[in-house]
Amino acid sequence: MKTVKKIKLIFVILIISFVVFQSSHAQSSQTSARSRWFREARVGMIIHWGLYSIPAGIWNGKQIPYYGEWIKDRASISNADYSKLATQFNPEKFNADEWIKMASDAGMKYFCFVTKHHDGFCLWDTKENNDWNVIDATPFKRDIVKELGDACRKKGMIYALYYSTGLDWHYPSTNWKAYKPYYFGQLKELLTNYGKIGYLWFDGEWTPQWNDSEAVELYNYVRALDPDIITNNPKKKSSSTYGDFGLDEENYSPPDSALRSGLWERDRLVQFNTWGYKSWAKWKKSVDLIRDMIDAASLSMNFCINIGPMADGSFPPEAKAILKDFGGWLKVNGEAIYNTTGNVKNMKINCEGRITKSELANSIWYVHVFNWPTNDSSVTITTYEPITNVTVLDPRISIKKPVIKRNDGVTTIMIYKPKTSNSIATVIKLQSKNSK
Ligand code: FHN
Repeated sequence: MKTVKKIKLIFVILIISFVVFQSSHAQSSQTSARSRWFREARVGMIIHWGLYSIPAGIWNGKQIPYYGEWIKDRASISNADYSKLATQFNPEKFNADEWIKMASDAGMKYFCFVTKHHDGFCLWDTKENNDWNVIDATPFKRDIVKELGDACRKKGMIYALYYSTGLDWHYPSTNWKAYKPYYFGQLKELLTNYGKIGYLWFDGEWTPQWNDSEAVELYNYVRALDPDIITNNPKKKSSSTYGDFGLDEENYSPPDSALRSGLWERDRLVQFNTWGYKSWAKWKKSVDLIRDMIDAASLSMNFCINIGPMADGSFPPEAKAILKDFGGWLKVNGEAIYNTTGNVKNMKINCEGRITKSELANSIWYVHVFNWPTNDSSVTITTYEPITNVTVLDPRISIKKPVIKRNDGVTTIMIYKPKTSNSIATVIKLQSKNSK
Protein backbone atom coordinates (compact mmCIF):
# COMPACT_ATOMS: atom_id res chain seq x y z
CA MET A 1 0.00 0.00 0.00
CA LYS A 2 1.29 3.44 -0.90
CA THR A 3 2.20 5.73 2.02
CA VAL A 4 -0.51 8.30 1.19
CA LYS A 5 -3.16 5.55 1.12
CA LYS A 6 -1.84 4.18 4.41
CA ILE A 7 -2.03 7.61 6.05
CA LYS A 8 -5.58 8.07 4.74
CA LEU A 9 -6.58 4.68 6.14
CA ILE A 10 -5.05 5.42 9.55
CA PHE A 11 -6.84 8.78 9.57
CA VAL A 12 -10.22 7.16 8.79
CA ILE A 13 -9.66 4.52 11.52
CA LEU A 14 -8.80 7.24 14.02
CA ILE A 15 -11.94 9.22 13.18
CA ILE A 16 -14.15 6.12 13.46
CA SER A 17 -12.59 5.16 16.82
CA PHE A 18 -13.09 8.68 18.11
CA VAL A 19 -16.77 8.73 17.08
CA VAL A 20 -17.40 5.26 18.56
CA PHE A 21 -15.65 6.20 21.80
CA GLN A 22 -17.53 9.50 22.03
CA SER A 23 -20.91 7.87 21.52
CA SER A 24 -20.29 5.01 23.94
CA HIS A 25 -18.86 7.41 26.50
CA ALA A 26 -21.84 9.75 26.05
CA GLN A 27 -24.16 6.74 26.42
CA SER A 28 -22.54 5.49 29.60
CA SER A 29 -22.37 8.89 31.28
CA GLN A 30 -25.94 9.55 30.24
CA THR A 31 -26.92 6.20 31.67
CA SER A 32 -25.24 7.00 34.91
CA ALA A 33 -27.00 10.39 35.14
CA ARG A 34 -30.34 8.72 34.43
CA SER A 35 -29.75 6.00 36.95
CA ARG A 36 -28.35 8.16 39.73
CA TRP A 37 -31.58 8.15 41.75
CA PHE A 38 -31.69 4.35 41.50
CA ARG A 39 -28.15 3.93 42.77
CA GLU A 40 -28.69 6.37 45.62
CA ALA A 41 -32.09 5.02 46.69
CA ARG A 42 -31.02 1.39 47.22
CA VAL A 43 -34.39 0.34 48.74
CA GLY A 44 -37.87 0.24 47.20
CA MET A 45 -41.25 -1.49 47.28
CA ILE A 46 -43.26 -3.24 44.57
CA ILE A 47 -47.00 -3.92 44.81
CA HIS A 48 -48.83 -6.84 43.15
CA TRP A 49 -52.55 -6.15 43.52
CA GLY A 50 -55.53 -6.72 41.30
CA LEU A 51 -58.45 -9.05 40.60
CA TYR A 52 -56.36 -12.02 41.74
CA SER A 53 -56.27 -10.50 45.26
CA ILE A 54 -59.99 -11.38 45.62
CA PRO A 55 -59.66 -15.21 45.53
CA ALA A 56 -56.31 -14.77 47.33
CA GLY A 57 -55.09 -18.26 46.44
CA ILE A 58 -58.36 -20.18 46.85
CA TRP A 59 -60.68 -21.31 44.03
CA ASN A 60 -63.80 -23.45 44.48
CA GLY A 61 -62.73 -24.06 48.07
CA LYS A 62 -59.29 -25.41 47.10
CA GLN A 63 -55.89 -23.94 47.88
CA ILE A 64 -54.28 -23.31 44.51
CA PRO A 65 -50.50 -23.75 44.51
CA TYR A 66 -47.97 -21.35 42.95
CA TYR A 67 -48.20 -17.56 42.77
CA GLY A 68 -51.54 -16.01 43.75
CA GLU A 69 -51.47 -13.69 40.70
CA TRP A 70 -51.32 -16.78 38.47
CA ILE A 71 -54.57 -18.24 39.81
CA LYS A 72 -56.42 -17.83 36.50
CA ASP A 73 -53.85 -20.04 34.83
CA ARG A 74 -53.22 -22.48 37.69
CA ALA A 75 -56.90 -23.10 38.50
CA SER A 76 -57.84 -23.05 34.78
CA ILE A 77 -60.46 -20.35 35.38
CA SER A 78 -62.50 -19.50 32.28
CA ASN A 79 -62.54 -15.92 30.97
CA ALA A 80 -66.22 -15.67 31.88
CA ASP A 81 -65.62 -16.69 35.50
CA TYR A 82 -62.52 -14.55 35.88
CA SER A 83 -64.35 -11.51 34.49
CA LYS A 84 -66.87 -11.78 37.32
CA LEU A 85 -64.08 -10.80 39.72
CA ALA A 86 -64.06 -7.35 38.13
CA THR A 87 -67.65 -6.76 39.25
CA GLN A 88 -66.55 -7.55 42.81
CA PHE A 89 -63.49 -5.28 42.80
CA ASN A 90 -64.40 -2.47 45.19
CA PRO A 91 -61.52 -1.95 47.63
CA GLU A 92 -63.19 0.40 50.08
CA LYS A 93 -60.08 0.58 52.29
CA PHE A 94 -57.73 1.64 49.50
CA ASN A 95 -56.01 4.92 50.35
CA ALA A 96 -53.02 5.86 48.20
CA ASP A 97 -51.62 8.30 50.78
CA GLU A 98 -51.68 5.58 53.44
CA TRP A 99 -49.84 3.10 51.19
CA ILE A 100 -47.14 5.61 50.37
CA LYS A 101 -46.81 6.62 54.00
CA MET A 102 -46.33 2.96 54.94
CA ALA A 103 -43.65 2.62 52.26
CA SER A 104 -41.93 5.79 53.37
CA ASP A 105 -42.08 4.91 57.08
CA ALA A 106 -40.51 1.57 56.17
CA GLY A 107 -37.54 3.45 54.69
CA MET A 108 -38.41 2.82 51.02
CA LYS A 109 -37.21 5.43 48.55
CA TYR A 110 -39.16 4.28 45.51
CA PHE A 111 -42.49 2.66 44.89
CA CYS A 112 -43.33 0.42 41.93
CA PHE A 113 -46.91 -0.45 41.04
CA VAL A 114 -48.05 -3.38 38.88
CA THR A 115 -50.29 -1.57 36.38
CA LYS A 116 -51.18 -4.68 34.38
CA HIS A 117 -50.23 -8.24 35.25
CA HIS A 118 -50.55 -11.33 33.05
CA ASP A 119 -54.37 -11.35 33.44
CA GLY A 120 -54.26 -8.15 31.35
CA PHE A 121 -56.48 -6.24 33.78
CA CYS A 122 -55.58 -2.52 33.73
CA LEU A 123 -55.55 -0.55 36.96
CA TRP A 124 -55.71 2.81 35.21
CA ASP A 125 -58.09 4.69 32.92
CA THR A 126 -56.82 3.19 29.67
CA LYS A 127 -58.43 4.22 26.40
CA GLU A 128 -56.97 1.19 24.64
CA ASN A 129 -59.83 -1.02 25.87
CA ASN A 130 -63.27 -0.28 27.28
CA ASP A 131 -64.04 -3.50 29.09
CA TRP A 132 -60.99 -4.63 31.02
CA ASN A 133 -59.92 -1.79 33.25
CA VAL A 134 -60.71 -0.42 36.69
CA ILE A 135 -62.89 2.43 35.36
CA ASP A 136 -65.08 0.55 32.87
CA ALA A 137 -65.30 -2.89 34.46
CA THR A 138 -65.46 -2.38 38.23
CA PRO A 139 -67.77 -0.59 40.65
CA PHE A 140 -64.68 1.16 42.07
CA LYS A 141 -64.14 3.44 39.04
CA ARG A 142 -61.02 5.18 40.38
CA ASP A 143 -57.75 5.53 38.51
CA ILE A 144 -55.40 3.74 40.91
CA VAL A 145 -52.23 4.47 38.90
CA LYS A 146 -53.03 8.17 39.11
CA GLU A 147 -53.89 8.19 42.82
CA LEU A 148 -50.67 6.40 43.70
CA GLY A 149 -48.59 8.69 41.48
CA ASP A 150 -50.09 11.79 43.13
CA ALA A 151 -49.46 10.31 46.58
CA CYS A 152 -45.83 9.50 45.71
CA ARG A 153 -45.15 13.02 44.53
CA LYS A 154 -46.67 14.54 47.68
CA LYS A 155 -44.32 12.43 49.77
CA GLY A 156 -41.19 12.84 47.62
CA MET A 157 -41.27 9.12 46.73
CA ILE A 158 -40.04 8.07 43.29
CA TYR A 159 -42.84 6.43 41.30
CA ALA A 160 -42.07 3.41 39.14
CA LEU A 161 -44.31 1.15 37.05
CA TYR A 162 -44.46 -2.54 36.16
CA TYR A 163 -46.21 -3.67 32.97
CA SER A 164 -46.57 -7.25 31.69
CA THR A 165 -45.34 -6.76 28.16
CA GLY A 166 -44.97 -10.19 26.62
CA LEU A 167 -47.81 -12.02 28.36
CA ASP A 168 -51.46 -10.96 28.38
CA TRP A 169 -54.17 -13.58 28.77
CA HIS A 170 -57.05 -11.20 28.05
CA TYR A 171 -55.90 -9.42 24.88
CA PRO A 172 -53.85 -12.41 23.90
CA SER A 173 -50.27 -11.49 23.28
CA THR A 174 -50.15 -14.61 21.08
CA ASN A 175 -51.91 -12.53 18.42
CA TRP A 176 -48.87 -10.31 18.13
CA LYS A 177 -50.10 -8.26 15.18
CA ALA A 178 -53.12 -7.00 17.07
CA TYR A 179 -51.48 -6.95 20.49
CA LYS A 180 -48.41 -4.89 19.66
CA PRO A 181 -50.15 -1.57 18.82
CA TYR A 182 -52.37 -2.20 21.86
CA TYR A 183 -49.51 -2.50 24.29
CA PHE A 184 -47.47 0.28 22.68
CA GLY A 185 -50.52 2.52 23.08
CA GLN A 186 -50.83 1.55 26.74
CA LEU A 187 -47.19 2.27 27.46
CA LYS A 188 -47.61 5.68 25.88
CA GLU A 189 -50.54 6.38 28.22
CA LEU A 190 -48.57 5.27 31.25
CA LEU A 191 -45.49 7.29 30.36
CA THR A 192 -47.23 10.47 29.28
CA ASN A 193 -50.31 10.85 31.54
CA TYR A 194 -48.95 10.04 34.97
CA GLY A 195 -46.08 12.48 35.60
CA LYS A 196 -42.45 11.53 35.98
CA ILE A 197 -41.82 7.79 36.16
CA GLY A 198 -38.55 6.58 37.69
CA TYR A 199 -38.39 3.20 36.04
CA LEU A 200 -40.42 0.85 33.93
CA TRP A 201 -40.27 -2.85 34.70
CA PHE A 202 -41.17 -5.24 31.88
CA ASP A 203 -42.30 -8.77 32.49
CA GLY A 204 -43.72 -11.83 30.78
CA GLU A 205 -41.05 -11.75 28.11
CA TRP A 206 -40.30 -15.46 28.06
CA THR A 207 -43.16 -16.13 25.61
CA PRO A 208 -42.12 -17.51 22.18
CA GLN A 209 -43.28 -14.45 20.23
CA TRP A 210 -40.95 -12.23 22.26
CA ASN A 211 -37.49 -11.98 20.71
CA ASP A 212 -34.39 -9.81 20.74
CA SER A 213 -35.61 -7.39 18.12
CA GLU A 214 -38.88 -6.87 20.05
CA ALA A 215 -36.80 -6.12 23.13
CA VAL A 216 -34.67 -3.52 21.33
CA GLU A 217 -37.67 -1.92 19.66
CA LEU A 218 -39.50 -1.72 22.97
CA TYR A 219 -36.53 -0.18 24.74
CA ASN A 220 -36.04 2.45 22.02
CA TYR A 221 -39.76 3.24 21.99
CA VAL A 222 -39.84 3.78 25.74
CA ARG A 223 -36.69 5.93 25.72
CA ALA A 224 -38.17 8.05 22.93
CA LEU A 225 -41.27 8.64 25.08
CA ASP A 226 -39.13 9.51 28.10
CA PRO A 227 -35.39 9.97 27.47
CA ASP A 228 -34.66 10.01 31.22
CA ILE A 229 -36.37 6.78 32.16
CA ILE A 230 -34.53 3.61 33.09
CA THR A 231 -35.87 0.10 32.49
CA ASN A 232 -35.04 -3.42 33.51
CA ASN A 233 -33.64 -5.75 30.90
CA PRO A 234 -36.63 -6.40 28.60
CA LYS A 235 -35.31 -9.94 28.12
CA LYS A 236 -34.50 -10.63 31.74
CA LYS A 237 -34.26 -14.39 31.50
CA SER A 238 -31.72 -14.34 28.70
CA SER A 239 -28.09 -13.36 28.92
CA SER A 240 -28.76 -10.22 26.87
CA THR A 241 -28.15 -6.94 28.60
CA TYR A 242 -30.61 -4.54 26.99
CA GLY A 243 -32.08 -2.01 29.36
CA ASP A 244 -30.47 -0.40 32.35
CA PHE A 245 -30.67 -2.85 35.22
CA GLY A 246 -31.01 -6.57 35.80
CA LEU A 247 -33.36 -8.34 38.19
CA ASP A 248 -32.39 -10.83 40.85
CA GLU A 249 -35.95 -12.01 41.30
CA GLU A 250 -36.99 -14.46 43.95
CA ASN A 251 -37.19 -17.89 42.28
CA TYR A 252 -35.07 -16.59 39.44
CA SER A 253 -31.56 -15.46 40.28
CA PRO A 254 -29.06 -14.61 37.61
CA PRO A 255 -25.79 -16.55 37.57
CA ASP A 256 -23.26 -15.09 40.01
CA SER A 257 -21.01 -13.84 37.27
CA ALA A 258 -23.83 -11.60 36.08
CA LEU A 259 -23.76 -9.86 39.45
CA ARG A 260 -20.30 -8.52 38.92
CA SER A 261 -21.17 -5.54 36.76
CA GLY A 262 -24.00 -3.21 35.96
CA LEU A 263 -27.01 -2.22 38.00
CA TRP A 264 -29.17 -4.81 39.73
CA GLU A 265 -32.33 -4.96 41.77
CA ARG A 266 -33.02 -7.88 44.08
CA ASP A 267 -36.75 -8.53 44.54
CA ARG A 268 -38.01 -10.49 47.49
CA LEU A 269 -41.40 -11.74 48.63
CA VAL A 270 -42.82 -11.35 52.15
CA GLN A 271 -45.02 -14.45 51.74
CA PHE A 272 -43.52 -17.68 50.49
CA ASN A 273 -44.07 -18.41 46.81
CA THR A 274 -46.42 -15.59 45.93
CA TRP A 275 -46.31 -11.95 44.87
CA GLY A 276 -50.06 -11.36 45.04
CA TYR A 277 -51.68 -11.83 48.49
CA LYS A 278 -52.60 -15.42 49.38
CA SER A 279 -54.75 -16.01 52.44
CA TRP A 280 -52.98 -19.28 53.29
CA ALA A 281 -49.32 -18.71 52.35
CA LYS A 282 -46.70 -18.58 55.12
CA TRP A 283 -44.85 -15.38 55.98
CA LYS A 284 -41.15 -14.77 56.04
CA LYS A 285 -39.27 -13.41 59.04
CA SER A 286 -38.20 -9.76 59.13
CA VAL A 287 -34.70 -10.70 60.19
CA ASP A 288 -34.16 -12.79 57.05
CA LEU A 289 -35.57 -10.11 54.76
CA ILE A 290 -33.59 -7.28 56.31
CA ARG A 291 -30.39 -9.33 56.14
CA ASP A 292 -31.22 -10.07 52.52
CA MET A 293 -31.41 -6.32 51.93
CA ILE A 294 -28.04 -5.81 53.65
CA ASP A 295 -26.56 -8.61 51.55
CA ALA A 296 -27.90 -6.93 48.40
CA ALA A 297 -26.33 -3.60 49.41
CA SER A 298 -23.03 -5.39 50.08
CA LEU A 299 -23.14 -6.54 46.43
CA SER A 300 -24.02 -3.02 45.20
CA MET A 301 -27.56 -4.14 44.41
CA ASN A 302 -30.87 -2.46 45.17
CA PHE A 303 -33.44 -4.30 47.25
CA CYS A 304 -37.13 -4.13 46.46
CA ILE A 305 -39.66 -5.68 48.80
CA ASN A 306 -42.88 -7.06 47.34
CA ILE A 307 -46.19 -6.53 49.11
CA GLY A 308 -49.50 -8.06 48.05
CA PRO A 309 -52.31 -5.98 49.56
CA MET A 310 -55.67 -7.62 50.31
CA ALA A 311 -58.78 -7.26 48.15
CA ASP A 312 -60.21 -4.52 50.37
CA GLY A 313 -57.16 -2.35 49.70
CA SER A 314 -55.46 -2.81 53.07
CA PHE A 315 -52.03 -4.25 53.75
CA PRO A 316 -52.10 -7.61 55.59
CA PRO A 317 -51.14 -7.14 59.28
CA GLU A 318 -48.14 -9.49 58.81
CA ALA A 319 -46.84 -7.29 55.99
CA LYS A 320 -47.31 -4.19 58.13
CA ALA A 321 -45.29 -5.80 60.92
CA ILE A 322 -42.44 -6.62 58.52
CA LEU A 323 -42.47 -3.07 57.15
CA LYS A 324 -42.37 -1.70 60.68
CA ASP A 325 -39.23 -3.72 61.33
CA PHE A 326 -37.63 -2.41 58.12
CA GLY A 327 -38.48 1.14 59.15
CA GLY A 328 -37.10 0.65 62.65
CA TRP A 329 -33.82 -0.80 61.42
CA LEU A 330 -33.33 1.67 58.56
CA LYS A 331 -34.18 4.70 60.69
CA VAL A 332 -31.14 4.00 62.82
CA ASN A 333 -28.87 2.29 60.29
CA GLY A 334 -30.01 3.69 56.94
CA GLU A 335 -26.73 5.57 56.54
CA ALA A 336 -25.11 2.16 55.95
CA ILE A 337 -27.50 1.31 53.08
CA TYR A 338 -28.59 4.44 51.19
CA ASN A 339 -25.94 5.95 48.95
CA THR A 340 -23.55 3.11 49.54
CA THR A 341 -21.66 0.70 47.37
CA GLY A 342 -20.59 -2.87 48.02
CA ASN A 343 -18.03 -5.37 46.80
CA VAL A 344 -15.54 -4.14 49.41
CA LYS A 345 -12.54 -6.34 48.74
CA ASN A 346 -9.91 -4.82 50.99
CA MET A 347 -11.58 -5.57 54.32
CA LYS A 348 -12.25 -8.88 56.08
CA ILE A 349 -14.31 -9.78 59.15
CA ASN A 350 -14.26 -12.90 61.35
CA CYS A 351 -18.01 -13.22 61.77
CA GLU A 352 -21.22 -13.57 59.83
CA GLY A 353 -21.88 -10.13 58.41
CA ARG A 354 -21.52 -7.82 55.42
CA ILE A 355 -19.63 -4.65 54.51
CA THR A 356 -20.79 -1.54 52.63
CA LYS A 357 -18.94 1.68 51.79
CA SER A 358 -20.24 5.23 51.68
CA GLU A 359 -20.62 6.91 48.31
CA LEU A 360 -21.18 10.28 49.96
CA ALA A 361 -17.87 10.57 51.76
CA ASN A 362 -14.37 9.24 51.31
CA SER A 363 -13.06 6.47 53.50
CA ILE A 364 -16.17 5.49 55.44
CA TRP A 365 -17.11 1.81 55.73
CA TYR A 366 -19.94 0.02 57.51
CA VAL A 367 -19.55 -3.44 58.99
CA HIS A 368 -22.94 -5.09 59.51
CA VAL A 369 -22.50 -7.74 62.20
CA PHE A 370 -25.22 -10.41 61.91
CA ASN A 371 -23.89 -12.82 64.54
CA TRP A 372 -21.03 -12.14 66.95
CA PRO A 373 -18.42 -14.89 67.00
CA THR A 374 -19.24 -17.50 69.63
CA ASN A 375 -15.75 -18.76 70.45
CA ASP A 376 -14.10 -15.42 71.21
CA SER A 377 -16.51 -12.61 71.90
CA SER A 378 -14.84 -9.99 69.72
CA VAL A 379 -15.29 -9.09 66.10
CA THR A 380 -11.98 -8.71 64.31
CA ILE A 381 -11.69 -6.58 61.20
CA THR A 382 -8.54 -6.61 59.08
CA THR A 383 -7.87 -4.09 56.37
CA TYR A 384 -5.13 -2.13 54.59
CA GLU A 385 -7.08 1.06 55.32
CA PRO A 386 -5.61 3.23 58.08
CA ILE A 387 -8.74 3.20 60.27
CA THR A 388 -8.63 5.52 63.26
CA ASN A 389 -12.23 5.91 64.29
CA VAL A 390 -14.72 3.15 65.21
CA THR A 391 -18.31 3.86 66.29
CA VAL A 392 -21.69 2.10 66.36
CA LEU A 393 -24.52 3.70 64.39
CA ASP A 394 -27.17 2.84 66.95
CA PRO A 395 -26.76 5.26 69.89
CA ARG A 396 -28.47 2.72 72.19
CA ILE A 397 -25.58 0.28 71.73
CA SER A 398 -22.36 1.10 73.51
CA ILE A 399 -19.07 -0.68 72.88
CA LYS A 400 -15.87 -0.75 74.91
CA LYS A 401 -12.96 1.17 73.40
CA PRO A 402 -11.90 -0.98 70.41
CA VAL A 403 -8.31 -2.13 70.08
CA ILE A 404 -6.79 -0.78 66.84
CA LYS A 405 -3.34 -1.97 65.77
CA ARG A 406 -1.43 -1.14 62.62
CA ASN A 407 1.50 -3.32 61.51
CA ASP A 408 3.21 -3.49 58.14
CA GLY A 409 0.40 -1.54 56.51
CA VAL A 410 -2.34 -3.79 57.92
CA THR A 411 -4.90 -2.50 60.42
CA THR A 412 -6.47 -4.95 62.87
CA ILE A 413 -9.48 -3.79 64.84
CA MET A 414 -10.92 -5.77 67.74
CA ILE A 415 -14.38 -4.89 68.96
CA TYR A 416 -15.74 -6.60 72.07
CA LYS A 417 -19.31 -7.80 71.99
CA PRO A 418 -21.53 -5.15 73.58
CA LYS A 419 -23.98 -6.11 76.34
CA THR A 420 -26.87 -5.47 73.98
CA SER A 421 -26.64 -5.76 70.23
CA ASN A 422 -29.15 -5.58 67.37
CA SER A 423 -30.63 -9.02 66.66
CA ILE A 424 -30.80 -8.22 62.93
CA ALA A 425 -27.45 -6.48 62.43
CA THR A 426 -25.36 -4.13 64.51
CA VAL A 427 -23.64 -1.60 62.27
CA ILE A 428 -20.11 -0.49 63.05
CA LYS A 429 -18.87 2.60 61.25
CA LEU A 430 -15.19 2.79 60.39
CA GLN A 431 -13.43 5.97 59.37
CA SER A 432 -9.86 6.68 58.43
CA LYS A 433 -7.88 9.88 58.76
CA ASN A 434 -8.75 10.58 55.14
CA SER A 435 -12.51 10.52 55.79
CA LYS A 436 -14.32 13.57 54.52
O1 FHN B 1 -44.83 -14.27 36.37
C1 FHN B 1 -44.38 -13.14 37.03
C2 FHN B 1 -44.74 -13.16 38.48
O2 FHN B 1 -46.12 -13.33 38.65
C3 FHN B 1 -44.30 -11.86 39.13
O3 FHN B 1 -44.99 -10.78 38.56
C4 FHN B 1 -42.84 -11.67 38.91
C5 FHN B 1 -42.33 -10.34 39.40
O4 FHN B 1 -41.11 -10.09 38.87
N1 FHN B 1 -42.47 -11.73 37.48
C6 FHN B 1 -42.92 -12.92 36.79
C7 FHN B 1 -42.01 -14.05 37.07
O5 FHN B 1 -40.74 -13.74 36.65
